[in-house]
Order: sequence, then C-alpha cells, then structure tokens
Amino acid sequence: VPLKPETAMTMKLYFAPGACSFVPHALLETIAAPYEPVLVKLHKGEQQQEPFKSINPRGQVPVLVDGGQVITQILAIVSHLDAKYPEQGFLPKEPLARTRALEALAG
Ligand SMILES: N[C@@H](CCC(=O)N[C@@H](CS)C(=O)NCC(=O)O)C(=O)O
Repeated sequence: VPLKPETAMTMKLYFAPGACSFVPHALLETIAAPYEPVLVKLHKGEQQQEPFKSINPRGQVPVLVDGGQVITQILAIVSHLDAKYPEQGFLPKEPLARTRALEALAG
C-alpha cells in the first residue's frame, strides 16, 4: 500500500520528555509546524532497541526525519529548521550573533 503523500511528507521528531530534544521540539511547537512527535522512552531503553536503533545507531534523541532524511544532532536539526523556515528567525542572521547562538546551543 503506497504511503499517503501527507504521511510521506510529514516531518517526524523523535523526542523524550525532559531531554535535550526539547530544543527542536519547542521550535516546531512554537510555529505549529506540520510534524509528528514520536516519543522515545529513554527510561525503558527504547533508544537502544528497534525500531529506533536503526534510525539513529547512536541511540540518542533528538532525531528529525524530513523528506525521508534522518537528521541527528541538535545543532544540525536547529540549522535545518532555521533554513527551512527562515522567516521565523530561529537563528540570528547576523554572522557573529549566529555563531554565538550556535556556540551556546553546542554547550
Ligand atoms: N550531541 C547530541 C546529544 C544528544 C543527547 O545527549 N541525547 C540524550 C538526551 S539529552 C539521549 O538521547 N540520551 C539517551 C542515552 O544516552 O541513552 C545532540 O546534539 O543531539
């Protein structure tokens, strides 16, 4: 059965409550982006089990899947969302301010 187009195109965010996945999670919620949140129960070890382990062999959230592409790492996900929704101003446009924001996120 072919996937419905809207199912195929909807972003997915794999997240865990109280984890650092709150960063991209907050961005997606703030703009009411079309995405499907997928809960990964870290306390039950789901990050080390299938199906998640195949999605991110590092066994960590957050993971954003967009257009079938798996994106890991908060910095990469935030940069991706900033590029995808430039009008939202998730990251500063001015080069040094942008660098400092990325620096803070990496910390
Ligand atoms: N460098 C990674 C860090 C991700 C990370 O540390 N995720 C934690 C939650 S805050 C995690 O999934 N931990 C599960 C585990 O270590 O088993 C990123 O930027 O995404």
